[in-house]
Formats: sequence, structure tokens, C-alpha cells
Amino acid sequence: MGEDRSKLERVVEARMKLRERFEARMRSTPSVADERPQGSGPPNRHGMPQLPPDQYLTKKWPVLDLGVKPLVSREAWRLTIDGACEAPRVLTWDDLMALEQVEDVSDFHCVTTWSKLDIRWRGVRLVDAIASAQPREDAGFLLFHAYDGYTTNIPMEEAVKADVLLAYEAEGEPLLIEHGGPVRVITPQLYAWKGAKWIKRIELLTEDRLGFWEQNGYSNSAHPWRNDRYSRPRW
Ligand SMILES: Nc1nc2c(c(=O)[nH]1)N[C@H]1C(S)=C(S)[C@@H](COP(=O)(O)O)O[C@H]1N2
Ligand SMILES: [Mo]
Repeated sequence: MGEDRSKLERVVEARMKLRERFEARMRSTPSVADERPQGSGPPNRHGMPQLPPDQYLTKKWPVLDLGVKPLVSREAWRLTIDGACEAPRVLTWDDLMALEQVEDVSDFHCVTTWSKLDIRWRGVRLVDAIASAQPREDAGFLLFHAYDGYTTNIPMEEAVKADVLLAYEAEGEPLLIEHGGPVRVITPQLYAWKGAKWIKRIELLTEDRLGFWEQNGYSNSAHPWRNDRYSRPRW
């Protein structure tokens, strides 16, 4: 117990250091700087339009993927965190449970124009998992790899935001396979393709590397409130 406690304290310390390092860049990313909703539930939408430009509201939860839904149990699930870090590691389900568990309500904006509001998630902050691997000073980017072969990338200043989770429950239920169970990433302040379902590996990088959709014409930055969908004109 005492040992677990000091482990948790070390993660909190590492999280704070990591956030400190990226604070300026966090503040200068549009979703924060222009005080648009930050994805962390109704309070952040207060006085703002409910939906980002050109999005429509859906109550259903559509499923989007590349056609493969890998079946991974909680027992078999492993998450490798490696690349530009001092302590690369492979997390098991129990390792994930040993980190601080959080609940957050946030929105989900798909680039294909549907948005689902107020999803109640349970999971672990991505920043904690990353911090536990001790990212090197020069680690500024992440590439997510999923069990279906999907990849997507985000900069560290997006990864350390409080509403970015390794999520394993939605609305109080274990995350369904089609939605990325046992564990997926969510990035409420970015279009939802940035959140890898069936997360398998987080590669820390010193330079940005594009994921699947980012290589196929979607915007690398992906800010819903800026209607920031494509990396190049569509004709
Ligand atoms: N592993 C994996 N993650 C993925 C995808 C995918 O094809 N594979 N699709 C992305 C896209 S385009 C979206 S909109 C969301 C959809 O999540 P949902 O199916 O739970 O609605 O997952 C994202 N994460
Ligand atoms: Mo999507």
C-alpha cells in the first residue's frame, strides 16, 4: 500500500513536470487560446454554441473504423509506451488500474460531421500513462498504434490535456468492442479520429510523424472549433 502510494505520487510529480514543459504550447493551441469549449463537459460549453461548425447532433453512437474490429480481452491487452523516453514500459490491465482513475464528461466530434455530446467516460489520463514512462526532454509528439493496424498522431501539448483519456468505460459500461474496447484513446478537443480505438502502443517521438488519416488528406491539427478538417484542398 505504502509502495503503491509513492508510485502514484511519482506519477503525479512526473505529470506536473510534463505539463509544465508544455504549458506555453498548450495555451497557444487554438482550442485553449480562443476559449472555445475544451471538451470537458457542459461547463466548458457554457455560453458557447453547442456544436462546432458544420457538425450535426446525433443521439446514436455511430461506429467508424477501417473494417476490422480486433478482439482483445482485458487480460490479453497490453499497452507499450516506448520511443523517446527513459523508462519504456508495457502496461497490463492491472498496471492501468494502478494509475489514478478518473471520470469525465466530454464531447465527441467526428470529421464526417456527427457529434455526440456529454459522453461519460471512465479511464486513466493519458498524461499519467505517458509520464510513467518518463518522456525525454525532446519528446514532443506521439504516434498511436492500434490492434487493427490503425495509426494516428498528436503533439504532446494535446496529449497532456486533462480530458484526454485512456478510456475503458462509457456511460458506466465497459467500452464495447466496436467502440475500441478494452481501451481506447479519446481526444475531446480534436476530431475523434485522433483517438485510437484498441490502443496497443504509444510511440514517443522527437519529430512529428503522420498517422493513417493524416497521410490521407485529413488535417494534422484537427480542431473541430476551427472547422480544421483537411490538410489540402479537396478537388
Ligand atoms: N484503431 C482505430 N481507431 C480509430 C479508428 C479506426 O479505424 N481504428 N477510427 C477513428 C475514427 S475516424 C473515428 S470518428 C472514431 C470513431 O469512434 P467510434 O467508432 O467509437 O464512434 O475512432 C477513431 N479511432
Ligand atoms: Mo471519423
